[in-house]
Amino acid sequence: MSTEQQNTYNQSLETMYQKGVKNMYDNGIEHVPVKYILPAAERPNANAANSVPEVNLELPVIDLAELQGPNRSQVLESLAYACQNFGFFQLVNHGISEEVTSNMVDVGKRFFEMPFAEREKYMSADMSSPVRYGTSFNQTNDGVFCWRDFLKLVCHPLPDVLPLWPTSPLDFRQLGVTYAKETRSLFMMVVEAILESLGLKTDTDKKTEKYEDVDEVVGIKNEIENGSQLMVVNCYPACPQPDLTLGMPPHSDYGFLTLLLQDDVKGLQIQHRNKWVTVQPIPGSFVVNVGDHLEIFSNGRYKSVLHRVLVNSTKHRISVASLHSLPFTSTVRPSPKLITHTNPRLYKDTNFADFVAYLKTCDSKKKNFLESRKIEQTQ
Ligand SMILES: O=C(O)CCC(=O)C(=O)O
Repeated sequence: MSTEQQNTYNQSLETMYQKGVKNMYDNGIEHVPVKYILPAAERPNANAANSVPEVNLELPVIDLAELQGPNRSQVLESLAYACQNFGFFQLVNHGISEEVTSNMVDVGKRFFEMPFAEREKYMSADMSSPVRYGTSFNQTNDGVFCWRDFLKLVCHPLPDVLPLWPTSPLDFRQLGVTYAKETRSLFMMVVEAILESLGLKTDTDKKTEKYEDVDEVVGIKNEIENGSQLMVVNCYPACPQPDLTLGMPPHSDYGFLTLLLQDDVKGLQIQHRNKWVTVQPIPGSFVVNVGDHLEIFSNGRYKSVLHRVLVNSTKHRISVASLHSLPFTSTVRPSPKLITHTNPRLYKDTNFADFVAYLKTCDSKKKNFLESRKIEQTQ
């Protein structure tokens, strides 16, 4: 092949990769292209001793209905335990109906089943675009691509962004809006419990008790209420050689909390005691995880844990992540109540601009953003 032919060929491959993995799958791809092959040490089965069979993982289960009853204090203890030791828990009896969750997964699936020409309308290289269809983790910077396509939707404030959301499938907006509103309310309920589990009382009537933290707590709650919500519909098509690649590389989530809805195909793994363990889907539940903001706010008490996604050779997988963060203009810092002589401040102030600047330079998010916010301890 002449150099010119080689360049044209490379260009056409690059165009194909930018269109995403669902498009490659639909065109009958039989081997994972080199662009998706991870170095041996980063593949799913690298260091097999560091991954344990799925059955070994018992992610704590939090029953939200119990939180409203006489067992609230025990549930708060379990919540604190989960956030400290796993950074993750499964949420059941959360009050969002099966109809709303299954409709969301279904309409997400139907979005990715539409012809590429229809999905392509939402492609954008602009990271701040309110609606963005794309592939891999960060397709502008990723050296090795991962086996995922996604649709990202800014959800707040809804009236501003809704006119930009996809118009097809025809019921996408209606089902997506219901889902976004219900997950936002659920998020607020979980946050309330999390603040209480950190020893920060949240009831507004505590004001009358001259509760000393109340201003701080009301402040953080207001910020959280006005915070951003981003919904990401992830599509992981079946992959001909799943051992060579990942659906998503190890990363932690930037925001305060993530509520993840997954279909019945497993794939999510979290890092626990230096091993990768698989989260078994519990039908109808949410997987909830601590994000970087909450780790910083809790001054390191609650952990924003690395997670990744495996793909498999036979089944497509759909997940819908609802990522909740403080407003883009807020500064995130440890709660003064959680800084003590024995537990000094562990993190620098941080904001969204720091994160965007970081994203522009990194190959994949990994844990480094949070690491970069840590204050070096002198002893
Ligand atoms: O698909 C999953 O199970 C995880 C998705 C995820 O980690 C994310 O959207 O950040």
